Amino acid sequence: MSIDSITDSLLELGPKIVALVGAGISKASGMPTFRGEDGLWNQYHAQDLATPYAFNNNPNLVWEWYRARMRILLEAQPNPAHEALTKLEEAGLLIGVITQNVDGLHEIAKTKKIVEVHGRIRYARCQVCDYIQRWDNKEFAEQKDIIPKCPKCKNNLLRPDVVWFGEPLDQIKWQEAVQWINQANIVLIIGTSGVVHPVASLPWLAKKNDAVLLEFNIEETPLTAISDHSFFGPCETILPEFSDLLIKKYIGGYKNNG
Ligand code: BJW
Repeated sequence: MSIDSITDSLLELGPKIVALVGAGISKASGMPTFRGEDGLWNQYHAQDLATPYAFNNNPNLVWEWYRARMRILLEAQPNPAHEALTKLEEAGLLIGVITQNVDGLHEIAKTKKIVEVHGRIRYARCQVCDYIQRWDNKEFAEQKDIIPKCPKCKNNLLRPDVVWFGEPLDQIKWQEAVQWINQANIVLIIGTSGVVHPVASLPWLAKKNDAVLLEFNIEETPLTAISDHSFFGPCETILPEFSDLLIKKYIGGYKNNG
């Protein structure tokens, strides 16, 4: 099926779109993905870096890894795929973006309705009290062998404000994500391997609701089988092409209808 015929059939639905996003969308911005040949989990063990156990066991190592990622992030900018989602939102076609990414690039791309279900790497929070601070600056990112401590309750450690394996997602964010999926008649599944739960269950919920699932990925994933169509290729080129056409037809249709 061509983008042309797919966008025609979507417009007949009266699009209410949710984007479910993973690390692949930020690849063209210079951010590494987790899985795959050059993914982070090919170089490091997730259990040594992205679990509460790892942090309790070796907070310095974990902070070192987050600082290294922050140094890359400080140079990163949103790419045309992030911008395509902002354009869909501005056209009134997007309910929101549910992102597993912690990089904050959707916000920089000026998308407004975002749920960051795996947290935000740009913030550090106290393990014990409610203290939270931004740390996305060069000075912090270039420190060595310093484990930041909470200035409010003194001796307790600050940790990245992200969700590690074995930790529950923030329930308010999760409920919002589920609510958006329940309102959607089209879900764009963009640059995610679809293996991390509970997020990986959202496309199944959308499917149960008879939403149209469109996948944007460079390769097959476990979600390909339940998707109505998969656009295989870099999302930074295919997603803008798709969204520009959808918006153009939507605005054209509006004008023609009155
Ligand atoms: C492109 C592209 C281009 C590349 N264009 N595409 C056994 C069975 C089921 C579940 C479990 C289980 N054992 C444990 C669990 C639970 C666990 C889990 O799901 N594990 C599975 C891996 C097996 N989940 C959890 O632990 C979650 N919590 C939980 O379940 O809590 C329950 C609980 C309840 C009550 C009390 C206590 C607990 C938490 C999961 C947290 C995930 N955290 C991370 C790290 C975040 C912080 C950080 O960044 O530092 O989140 S792991 C990592 O994976 C990160 C991502 O958000 C997440 C998803 O990855 P994503 O985004 O899909 O990236 P990749 O790399 O996997 O895929 C990239 C894709 O892009 C690929 O498909 C490429 O092809 C594609 N691509 N370039 C388009 N240009």
